[in-house]
Amino acid sequence: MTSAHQTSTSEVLQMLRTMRLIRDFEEAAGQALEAGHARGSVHQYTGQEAIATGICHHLQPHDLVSSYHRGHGHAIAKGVCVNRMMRELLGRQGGTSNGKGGSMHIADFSKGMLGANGVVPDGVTIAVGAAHALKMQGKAGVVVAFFGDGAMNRGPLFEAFNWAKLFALPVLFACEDNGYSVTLKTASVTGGPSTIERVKAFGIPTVSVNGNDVLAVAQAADQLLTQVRAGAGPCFLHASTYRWYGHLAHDKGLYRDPAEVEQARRDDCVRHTEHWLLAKGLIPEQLESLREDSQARIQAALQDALNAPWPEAASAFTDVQDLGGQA
Ligand SMILES: Cc1ncc(C[n+]2csc(CCOP(=O)(O)OP(=O)(O)O)c2C)c(N)n1
Ligand SMILES: [Mg+2]
Repeated sequence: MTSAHQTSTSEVLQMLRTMRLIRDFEEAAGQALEAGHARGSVHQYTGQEAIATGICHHLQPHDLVSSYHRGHGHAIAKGVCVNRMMRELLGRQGGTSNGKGGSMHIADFSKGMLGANGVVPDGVTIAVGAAHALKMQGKAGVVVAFFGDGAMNRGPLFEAFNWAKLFALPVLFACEDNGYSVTLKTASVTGGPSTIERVKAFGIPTVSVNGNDVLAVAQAADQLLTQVRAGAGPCFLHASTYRWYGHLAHDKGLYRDPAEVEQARRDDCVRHTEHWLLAKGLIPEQLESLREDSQARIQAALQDALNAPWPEAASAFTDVQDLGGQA
């Protein structure tokens, strides 16, 4: 790992706590889907935890984030309650959208989480709209738009870059490059120069970072968010990483070389962070207790969700846009 210039040991410990919570949530979410408890689909963020964690470490409560289909990690890193998230996955009352959204629509405006999004790359256009609203209202704050490398081949993303640059909006574009778009290697469907060259063409400052190194991500995010907060307009963070599991929880990922997956699992952001902390003098028992706390919290969230009531039938048409003529 790169050395932490300004990042203190207690900050890194805090980031490890967040990464562990995300990892444990994703394990439980995958199992809940297998068991038929979770409805819809679940796209696990396992392996990519350092990106959401390192970036959100430098966000304030009033800052905003938008996400995509792989959105649990961003919600957790922005402070959304894991109990409410688990209830949402299981379609129960008390979920972030009272059980109507499921995994791909977790949103909590009270925490600045504008929502996961199943349409590639619509979370990004929403983020740019939110950034424009902040600017028009003269409000402080920045918006981080998280998206995958696959989004780099969708037209609306470039409209979002153009709009954000034109109006010098306070937005950080965070591209989580795990190399895959569903079953395809993204490189195999990408023409022209690299992702970074495309972004540079808009005059947007870019930084590339090892997305499995939480300190490197946090430092790059700190640098770019400082520029964005100063009114310099949008910036772009490109973080290389890998998703450990298939595209979604039922996908066994058989299109990938097992050696490639093994190699990526060895390059584990959680383990790297634990080693860093041990080198700084933490004792293994402290890490073990952190692991146990995290697992207990997630198991309690799962149990709470399993015990939670289903939404009332009478609420079927509340909080939904298309009222089917019943408004
Ligand atoms: C407009 C649109 N087209 C196609 C899809 C189907 N789809 C779901 S995820 C995905 C690729 C996502 O790849 P990436 O953005 O790299 O995210 P990752 O799954 O790798 O995290 C596609 C094409 C979609 N959701 N939206
Ligand atoms: Mg991808």
